[in-house]
Formats: sequence, structure tokens, C-alpha cells
Amino acid sequence: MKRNRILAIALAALMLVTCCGLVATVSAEEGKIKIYFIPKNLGNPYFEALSSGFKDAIAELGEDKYEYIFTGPATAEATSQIEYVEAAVQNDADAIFIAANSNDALNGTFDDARDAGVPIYLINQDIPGSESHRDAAIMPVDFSTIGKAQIKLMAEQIGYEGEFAILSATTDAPDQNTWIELMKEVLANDEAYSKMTLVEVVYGDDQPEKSTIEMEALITKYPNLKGVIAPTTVGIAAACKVVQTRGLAEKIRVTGLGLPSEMKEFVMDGTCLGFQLWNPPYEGYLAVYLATAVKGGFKTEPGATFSAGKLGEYTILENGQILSLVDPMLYDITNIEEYAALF
Ligand code: RAM
Repeated sequence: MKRNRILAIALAALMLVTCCGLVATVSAEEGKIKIYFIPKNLGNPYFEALSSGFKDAIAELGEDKYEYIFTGPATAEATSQIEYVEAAVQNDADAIFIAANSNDALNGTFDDARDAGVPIYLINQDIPGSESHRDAAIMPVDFSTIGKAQIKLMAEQIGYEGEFAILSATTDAPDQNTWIELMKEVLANDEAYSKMTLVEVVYGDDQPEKSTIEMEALITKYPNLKGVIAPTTVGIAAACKVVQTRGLAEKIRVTGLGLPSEMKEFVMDGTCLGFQLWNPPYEGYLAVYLATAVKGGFKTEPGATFSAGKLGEYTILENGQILSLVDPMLYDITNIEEYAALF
């Protein structure tokens, strides 16, 4: 009796091993392209919008040809993504797309991944100063346009004078830090903004609660505050909520980079006069086409072009970047409903 049970267990185990072996072989034979997208952190609707672009392209190119894994840390600390990159490499990823939380904290991890044959693509941003550690970077727009565009928008909303603050994401965020530097440059060099004063840059860590607390603290600390630029979708929504709740829209103007679906209520009721962004799903869509091209032998070298379905041809720039769009778009009462329905 006992012996029979042992035999039965052994047989079941053997079947399981054979079966799993078979599954592994089948999926390798099918040659599925395994794509990872690691956002700064999970729980931010912005990255879900970006992720929807990956899914759109996969639906177009054939669900059976891809395995798409959207995974990442709960919070956006500099090193919180390392284990996710390592796990993707262990799991034989064909391509890793990552919105890194630091300019350089992942360099060693990226080097290890690339040594193991897994290409690393930055997405939604680059890693200034560490470009040699990645294969290419899919950008939402040309970042050099953002500083000027954001300061101009703020100026128009506060009448080109007065105190304003910046509510950012994390202190290490490569994208926000690039934009903030550009904003400071514009302020320092363009006479048009000489009567505007940047009083402080605060950090809400791309967490709604922390962003709310930072916004409230700014209002208390600077009684003459006329505006806030929040170049983060989490920050701008939190700042608008504070202004809306306190009925301060006429006194403090909030602008920045927002997600239309999260900003609709604030634009519709006049809390926010206008803000900017691009088209996050385009980035994910492009990413799938890029990974597919590379799998087919395409080399991500400057000047090389590849085709991305309905978005057309894209060229890898001299600096290894691919621009989804060039300039940011303005969202206001005239178009908010249209775009809020999309992302
Ligand atoms: C937040 C993130 C993201 C940034 C947008 C504008 O969702 O910080 O990286 O691109 O805002």
C-alpha cells in the first residue's frame, strides 16, 4: 500500500517535470518576445497610461508573439528598482524598458544585464551622464523644450511677476531634475521673467499624501505665493486638490505636467487654467516596435531608423534618444475632455 503510494507520487512528479519541460520548450520554440516595463513605482496612473501603449502595440502585432511584464517597486527610491532589473535578467528578458529613479544608482545593474545579453532601454526619460550604461532612451518629448515651456505657462498665469515654488517628485528623479535645471536657466537668462522669484523646490516623492503635505506647507510658509509648478502628474493633482479644497484658485495658480484624466475636474471648475504633457501611450507603443526590430537584428545606433506601426518612422538620435514627440502639448478647457478620455 505504502509502496504503491510512493510509486504514484513518483509518477506524478515525473509527469510534472516532463510537462513543465514541454511547456518551456514550446514557449522557446514559439520565440515569444519577452518585454519588461519597470516604472519608477507602481500605483501611479501615469505609468499605467504609458503601459497601455505597450498593450496597444502587442494587440496589433499579435498577443501570441509577446510576453509583457509590467512590474516595479512600490516607492521611487534611487535603488528600489535594482532587484526588478535583476529578476528580469534571471527570467531571460529580451528587452527591459525602465523609467529609472536615479541618474547613476543602477549603472552596475545595467552593465550586468547588458553583459548577460539583455538590452536596457530608458523610457520616459534618460539618465544624464550615464548614457553609456544603456542602449537607447525613448523620450516623451525633447526635454530641452520643457524648461522654457513650463516657465512661460506659469508666467502667463500669474502675470509675469511674483513668488512661485516648484513641487517636484523625488530628490533624485532624473526627469524632474533635468526640467528644474532648465527652468532655473530660463529664469536666470530671460529678461521676460526678471520679476518672477522661485522661492523653493519641494519634493512630494510622487506620493499623493506627501505631495499634499508639501503643498500645504508651501502655502503656510509663503503668504505671497502666486503660483506652483508641479512637473509631476502626482504633484500637480495633489496641489490642485489643496487649492480647490481651500478655495484658493484666484490667489495661487497651479500648473505643470499632468495627466488629463486626473486633471479634468480641476480644469473644468477653473482650479487649473492649463497644464502640459505629451502622449504617454506613444512611448509604450514605440517600445514594443523597437524591441521587435532589435529581436530581428536591428542595431540601436545613431542615425538608424525603424518603423513603429501607426506612428511611422523613428530615428535614433546622435545621443541615443528617440523622441516620441518633439514639444509638449497644452491641455486646457478647450481640449481636456477629449484627452481625459484617452489617458
Ligand atoms: C510623474 C512621474 C513621471 C513623469 C510625469 C510627468 O507621473 O514622475 O516620471 O514623466 O509625472
